Amino acid sequence: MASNLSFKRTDSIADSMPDALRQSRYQMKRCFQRYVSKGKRLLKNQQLLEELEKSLDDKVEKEKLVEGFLGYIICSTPEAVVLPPYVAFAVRMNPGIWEYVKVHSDDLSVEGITPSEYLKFKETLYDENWAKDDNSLEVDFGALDLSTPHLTLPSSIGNGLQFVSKFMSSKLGDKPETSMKPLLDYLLSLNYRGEKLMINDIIDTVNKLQTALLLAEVFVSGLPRYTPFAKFEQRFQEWGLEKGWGDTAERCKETLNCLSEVLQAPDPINMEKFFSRVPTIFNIVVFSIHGYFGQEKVLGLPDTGGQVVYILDQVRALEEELLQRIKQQGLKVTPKILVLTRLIPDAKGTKCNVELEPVENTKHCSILRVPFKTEDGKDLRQWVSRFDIYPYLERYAQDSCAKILDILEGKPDLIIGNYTDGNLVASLMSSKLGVTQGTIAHALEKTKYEDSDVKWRDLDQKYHFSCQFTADMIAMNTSDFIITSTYQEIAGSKEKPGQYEHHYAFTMPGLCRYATGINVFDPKFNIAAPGADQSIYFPFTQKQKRLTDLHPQIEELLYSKQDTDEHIGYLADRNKPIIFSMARLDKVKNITGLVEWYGQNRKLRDLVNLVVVAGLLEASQSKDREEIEEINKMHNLIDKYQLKGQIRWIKAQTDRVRNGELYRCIADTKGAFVQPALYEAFGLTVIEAMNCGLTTFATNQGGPAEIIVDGVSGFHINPMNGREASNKIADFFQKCKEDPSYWNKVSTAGLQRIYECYTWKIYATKVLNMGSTYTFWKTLNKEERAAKQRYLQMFYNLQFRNLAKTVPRVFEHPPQTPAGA
Ligand code: UDP
Ligand code: LCN
Repeated sequence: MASNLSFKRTDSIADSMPDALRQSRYQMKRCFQRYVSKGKRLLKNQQLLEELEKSLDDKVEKEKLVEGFLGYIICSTPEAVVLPPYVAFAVRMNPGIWEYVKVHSDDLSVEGITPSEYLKFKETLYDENWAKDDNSLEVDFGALDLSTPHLTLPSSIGNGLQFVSKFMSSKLGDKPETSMKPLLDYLLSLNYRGEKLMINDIIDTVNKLQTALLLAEVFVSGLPRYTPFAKFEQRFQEWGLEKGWGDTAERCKETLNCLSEVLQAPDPINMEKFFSRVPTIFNIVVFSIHGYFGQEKVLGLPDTGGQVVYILDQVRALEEELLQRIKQQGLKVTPKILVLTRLIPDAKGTKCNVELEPVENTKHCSILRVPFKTEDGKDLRQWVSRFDIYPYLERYAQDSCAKILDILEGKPDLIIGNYTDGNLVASLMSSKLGVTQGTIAHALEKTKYEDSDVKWRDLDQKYHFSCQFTADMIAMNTSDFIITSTYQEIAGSKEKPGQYEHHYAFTMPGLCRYATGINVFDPKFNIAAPGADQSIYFPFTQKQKRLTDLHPQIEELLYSKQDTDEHIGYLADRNKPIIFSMARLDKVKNITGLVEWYGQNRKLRDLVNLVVVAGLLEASQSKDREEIEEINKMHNLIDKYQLKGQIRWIKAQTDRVRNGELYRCIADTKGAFVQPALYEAFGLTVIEAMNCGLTTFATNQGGPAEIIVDGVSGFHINPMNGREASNKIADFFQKCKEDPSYWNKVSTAGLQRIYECYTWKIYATKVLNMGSTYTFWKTLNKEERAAKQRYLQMFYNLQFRNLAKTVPRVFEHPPQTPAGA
């Protein structure tokens, strides 16, 4: 691409495009004639480029144009709407930065248009009357963020916390005595169950606070470093200082000094440090409602995958971090973390019918299950797909709120939602209780299905996207902060918009136009990548920790010759390394793709064996339409490419501990993990494998592209190009054959990458810092937030509630079988 073009952010396309069009007027007129020749339509980037190329005969001219500014604009246009004589472009020059222009195909005049105007253009293709109606429902959440500062650099997206600390520093530093007042008020409001923390009412001015800090700092400086807080608690109280500064003289001194620095001249580093120490968060509620949420026998059940793993690991990590912080704050508080999910009476052999269940390896975390209610107030017995869950959520929010207040004996300090349903309920509850809210998506459904917004009517009966996208919009806008696993989740890459970015300006014709849905430059966005449980996923080289008693089982799983209920196929030559994959047997996971690539690549088949853990082995055992198709496909591929002797297909495995050892046993063969998904939001298996020291090849579509540095800590593969992907894997194993140290080099670099960026410790530190900082941040522009809250409440009431009513409830009372049937 024309990377040498110096296009500045300040240059608008509407300003610079006319000149460029003028310079290639003849060719561009031909090109635009092609664009409009087929009448109204939506053109995607690929088609735009193809039409451009077709309209140019001369090779040199073509190259010049495609490489030039116009080529650059068209390359940067994910889609354009053709409404002859106009073509409206949605141009994305950089992650998060969009500009909309319309070009007249005859005279090539260019006019900048607003997102709303662009969306109306687009709607005309699907529902002309609605597009033309001046009173169609248009929502502009951005219009309510008048004083919220926004980031401006695409490279800063996802660093909300740092930006907020910078902004608070400049805002509070204005005129300390008055601008620091909100901080003073905030400190005065801190308490645990009514008991004051940090300061008490004696300190009612910033001046008094500064004096108290000075006196206390001088005092603790004179004490031995490890003097416990209890020894000088009384002195502190005389100055108006309460518990929470630290457990020892030294820790108190650091915290006092940090706040003194902030009050004297606020700077982001001290600001961040101070908020990481303020005792704000003790009780946390995490919502993960749909699916079977449990600690055993659930992985692989419908709607139950990485989200469950993520949350169980997350709460363990948060507990550990909370306990450490509470100790360092010198407090004797017992934290509590509740994971709220639904109680499913028909639990299918899982514990999903148990109301309260402690989370293993924690002291203070529990799963609390609250049932959905039928219309006549009974507990709904059966599992409900995440797509059909909407009619149950409002009642669920009320019921779970009552239970939570009861168990926690008060409000939580932080509510975190997961996925659309969890985030909507978290929003309802956080608004009601006035508690800080964090949002996690795992995956946003809108981006998984192309044009699912404009084509919502076609998909609504099956997926109820009208409810889902409305709920997503409410949650993203209500939430105080949003936690993502990667940058790409927010703002994609240079080439491709991110999942959240897809919600910036979009429309669902006939339902609602989002002139601004969510802006990725909002400082609420933060990247905090998950880790993998390192007590389960540790390197294969840690010989003394290896679970050797599991080896006979794993040996059977991998190498026994007979087909069983659990596996089919066998490995005739066990001296070869194994390439391994493990995922739900969904289309998007593309396990069948991997089997096909392997089947077609002779060289790869000569070099390695293939083992996959995925789904069920017989179509008759599955109830899931997609899984049934994939099972049949697997059998066909094994036959077609005569893979028996080289492939082992093992059914879904639910024992995480054994799975950890399985990854390591694959590493013992000097094999590799391959994650071939057509799209993967994050990809926990990728970091599990890397944690075990297993060299990893993973899809370049989504999160894994960011986890792995291609060619260094593992490899990217393009799932759209199987031949290229399988050759890349084969080349690696060929190279390892010639130079066995190469495998170790990649394995070590993979581990290094994990330790630097993907651990739960890093995650928990970041998330608790967010909880504490955003709790203060949201007090700084209370009036504006309250106004937005009212707008959101109205939207929920008038829009979401009605949509939820259109979703059929599941058979709440399964029909009786007629006699004699
Ligand atoms: N998993 C498992 N058994 C299986 C398939 C998957 O235990 O048969 C686990 C896997 O180890 C990982 C999670 O389920 O912890 C899947 O998470 P990932 O992010 O890879 O994908 P998701 O299923 O969430 O889309
Ligand atoms: C959902 C997904 O699809 C995966 O990509 C993630 O790794 C998982 O959730 C955990 O966030």
